Amino acid sequence: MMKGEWVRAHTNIALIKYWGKENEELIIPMNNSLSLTLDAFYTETRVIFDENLKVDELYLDNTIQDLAALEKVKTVLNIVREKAGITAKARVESYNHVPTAAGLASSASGLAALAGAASLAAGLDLSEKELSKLARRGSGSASRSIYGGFAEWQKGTDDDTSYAIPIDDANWDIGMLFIVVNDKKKDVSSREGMRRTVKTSPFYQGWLDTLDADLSAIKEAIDQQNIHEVGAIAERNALKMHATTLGANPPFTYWSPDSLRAMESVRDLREQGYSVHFTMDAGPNVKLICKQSQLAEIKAYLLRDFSESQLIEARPGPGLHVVSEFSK
Ligand code: FM0
Repeated sequence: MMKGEWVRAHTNIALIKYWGKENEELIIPMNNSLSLTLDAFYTETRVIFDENLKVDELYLDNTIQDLAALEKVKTVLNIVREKAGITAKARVESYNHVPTAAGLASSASGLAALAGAASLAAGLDLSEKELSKLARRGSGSASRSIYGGFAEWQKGTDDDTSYAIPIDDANWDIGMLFIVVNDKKKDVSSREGMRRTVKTSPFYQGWLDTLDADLSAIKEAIDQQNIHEVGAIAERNALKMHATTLGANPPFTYWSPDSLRAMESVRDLREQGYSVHFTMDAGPNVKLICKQSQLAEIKAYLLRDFSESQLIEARPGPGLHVVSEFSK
């Protein structure tokens, strides 16, 4: 039996989105993406390789998960077993630390924590680059959660060249505020959503055409610690990504009426003179990009339209690390 240590990875939110795969099996993306890792949401995971197990098992928040949930996990476990030359099945124990149970659990933190935990349990000593590649095979966005602060996933051309690198430690006045939108609609997973969009949306090429410009502009804005520009570029980039879904066949959107309400609030805040922009991912929640020093004020303003439990403050967070004192 090989019992690993607890490893923690924080989630990240993309400011330049990953949307579409060039290679589905290896998870090589169509474009580079850039994200900010956050303190507020993270996953802690431990892996035990045990010859007595008949199948791989995944426990999430103490509840055993079904085969569907195990799929991405098995991809990572199989790569680790191959690298380490072991055959034992694994028991994966994972805890999601999310302030509310509102669909914020993310595959980014989950698969990044697993990459770290499984490689440790197997006795592998992987570099950050190798960990990023391994996490990527589980879920593309997880490649970026190896690092704290801003990270860029460079798409590369094959398994060996597609991984994230750190861009900036984000040790300046930037924060995010989550507006959690409660919505019962059945989701299109990001995996299915991007596949359908690449295949069928006539707007997809337009998305790809302006990405390099967005990426170089946001890197310059990050360099200058220009919160207004970082937010403005991220908002435009997110709106372009979401526009591609409306052109897909069948069409879909991740927006709900409350998402639009949240966007309106952001525009109000801008009229009040705040530098605040939004981004959205494969779900209805809206994430605000603003000065960390103004998080409390902005939250107070939003309490006119949203409840306390819908508003979650986040600050830049750290990269993948071993936790000596497990918090549950
Ligand atoms: O995070 O099919 O990583 O850049 O969140 O597992 O590789 O869950 F808004 C969408 C994340 C996509 C943008 O996709 O997909 C981003 C998104 P996988 P992920």
